[in-house]
Amino acid sequence: MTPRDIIDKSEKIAVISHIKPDGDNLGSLTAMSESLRLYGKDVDSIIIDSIPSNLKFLYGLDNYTSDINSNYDLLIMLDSSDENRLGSAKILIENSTKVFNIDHHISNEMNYDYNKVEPTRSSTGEILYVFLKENNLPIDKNVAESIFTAITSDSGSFRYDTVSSDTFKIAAELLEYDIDRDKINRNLFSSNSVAKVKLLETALERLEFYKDGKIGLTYLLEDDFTKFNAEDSDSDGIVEFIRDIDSVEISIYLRQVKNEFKGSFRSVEYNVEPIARKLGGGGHKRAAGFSIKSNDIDEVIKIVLNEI
Ligand SMILES: [Mn+2]
Repeated sequence: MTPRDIIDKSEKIAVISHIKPDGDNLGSLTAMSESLRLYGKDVDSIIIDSIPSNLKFLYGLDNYTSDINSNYDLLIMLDSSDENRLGSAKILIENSTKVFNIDHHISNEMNYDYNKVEPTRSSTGEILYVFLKENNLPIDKNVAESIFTAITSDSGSFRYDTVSSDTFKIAAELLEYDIDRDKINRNLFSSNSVAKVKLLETALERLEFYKDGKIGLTYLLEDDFTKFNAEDSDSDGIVEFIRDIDSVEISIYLRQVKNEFKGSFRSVEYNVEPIARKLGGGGHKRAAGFSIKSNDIDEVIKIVLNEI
């Protein structure tokens, strides 16, 4: 059966986000959901975590559910490298007849009824565009804007090396839908909250360099988020900001969450994916993450630097 056959046979479909959803995840989710709705399907868009304020503009995001107690004929996972990315919504995998796995994470080894995992693609949004075309599913202006948002946010505005001629061809095709790029760019890049700026200020005060400035590391504690009334997504961008310092080859951002520290790596060229994997995480060559159970920031810094 082709994925299109499975979709045709499915009455109730769920499209699910991962925890800590980003632009690629929510752009892909809204695009897939809307395309299937245009096709006439009954679709639940399931979001299990808070939506970053700069992504709330995405079409259809005012119409989602956090309910994970239904059964579905088809569950579509997007941009999720493993089952744990679904958090408590993992149960939906068991409660769905068929499961699709569409993603671009190299560490994705899941094997369901349909798998489209292409690590050479810039984003899940890019893969999704090809998927919709291959399966003759509808694309309108709203779908195109969601996909463009997904690609733009996961490709660093078409800068990362997973960006191929295909990425630009797809972007060019998306422009044919008369998408509002100004709206997308304003929301993605020019809508910083004061809380976000305060977190960045705090992170920069704590920034330390190692190995002749080649490694830049900083952290935020739970108290910082409370103090500035900030959401988790308000710390998005800190690790890239540090990576973009001229001497830095690898940036590290550590974020205290309850009894652990969640870490993010970004690199200019160095492959950080194996380091993240050794620390129990994973990701991409130049963007990877992990978490370490500890409340002692000095200990965590030591572990991470040692692994590098
Ligand atoms: Mn992605």
